[in-house]
Amino acid sequence: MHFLEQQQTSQYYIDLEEHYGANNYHPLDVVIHEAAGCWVTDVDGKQYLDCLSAYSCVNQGHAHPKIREALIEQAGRVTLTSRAFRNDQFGPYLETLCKLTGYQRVLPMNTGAEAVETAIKMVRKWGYKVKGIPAERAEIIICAGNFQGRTTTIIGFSSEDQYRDGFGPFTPGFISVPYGDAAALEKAITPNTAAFMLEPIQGEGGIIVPPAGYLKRVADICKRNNVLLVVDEIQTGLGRTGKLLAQEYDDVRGDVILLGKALSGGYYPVSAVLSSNEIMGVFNPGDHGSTFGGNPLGAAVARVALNVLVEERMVENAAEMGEYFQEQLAEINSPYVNEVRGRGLLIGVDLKPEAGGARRFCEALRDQGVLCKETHGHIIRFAPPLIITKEEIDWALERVRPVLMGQF
Ligand code: IF1
Repeated sequence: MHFLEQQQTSQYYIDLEEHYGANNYHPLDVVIHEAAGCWVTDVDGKQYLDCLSAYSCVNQGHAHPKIREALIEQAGRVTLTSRAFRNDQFGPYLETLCKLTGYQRVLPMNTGAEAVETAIKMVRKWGYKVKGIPAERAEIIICAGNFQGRTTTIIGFSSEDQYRDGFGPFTPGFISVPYGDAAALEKAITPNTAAFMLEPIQGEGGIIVPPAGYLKRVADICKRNNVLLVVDEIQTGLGRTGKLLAQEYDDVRGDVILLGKALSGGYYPVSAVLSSNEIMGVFNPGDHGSTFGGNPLGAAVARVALNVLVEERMVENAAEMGEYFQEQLAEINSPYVNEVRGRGLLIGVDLKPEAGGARRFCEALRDQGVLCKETHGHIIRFAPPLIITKEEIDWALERVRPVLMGQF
């Protein structure tokens, strides 16, 4: 009998992680054994409402049966062919993704960071081959407060010291402007600017919602200056904010958009760069690639993950439940809460300094059966699966209210 089948205590698993794992996270001490929908169960059988959704990867809910079925069925046929050959899952997935989003072309990758890196290469190449930027001079403008992945190039343009400390030297060619400030973007553009890349709402930056119309203003500035607009929807996309893509709030269509996380419903690393024939046309065979990018298992899973998002009206539910959740949170007259902000089911509760940091509130919420994660020290992020019901939100609120009032 495999040793793991003998159910151990939480501490047993925590000790193993602490002994053998790199110390690169500080997780809450909840050891999850299984999950379904919005709920996870720890090794002691205690249930929790998941208000993080694995950083917006399980928008469709944990262990969605239809996505699981697609995974299991495809796993029984073929899981990986490499792009040296073709397979019967890749094309139908591309078609589903393009028809759903209205983009013409997809370059498939695996992680969000790989999608970001792919976009950087694509817009640089477009800058040289199409815009005529002198060799090696392409500039990409990004926003202070961004979080777009952990590669050395991506953290090189982070404004967060901890993400950069000890990892230099960094990739040149990135210019940082304040998030939300369209005038600052206009001033930063030079003849060598290839693209402007941003998140429609800054996730790890603290659920920062830009001023109304900001995305529209920067889209217009980019168009006027022949600068590509890259919208990172890896966390905000696929219904999280109450729209299929958060860019829709400003009626904007980025020249390039990035998807990841919930693209596979949390079953498999699947990310994608979407754009037009012209921009994607800068890539020729052999220019760029990935061993697992576009594999049949990920493609089969992602196609169903997209279909259930639409068929089960998860985007509409996120809009409705998000409005309710945010409204109820804002009505809690807590002496510790500075602001409740966000869109759809991407909600941040920003705490005042006297609260003593968000971590202890997240630990108290865990004890009450609600799983959240702090970000930037003083913000509690609430991002449950998009299938959450009003009853489940009310269940959470009964436990969140006393905690936010400091009753723990
Ligand atoms: C961690 C949160 C952070 C992302 C956006 C690209 C990526 C991410 C907008 C890279 C990844 C993850 C990474 C994870 C924590 C989580 C996260 F906001 F989602 F909570 F950090 F900001 N663009 N976000 O949010 O995608 O390569 O990870 O697949 O690194 O701690 P990835």
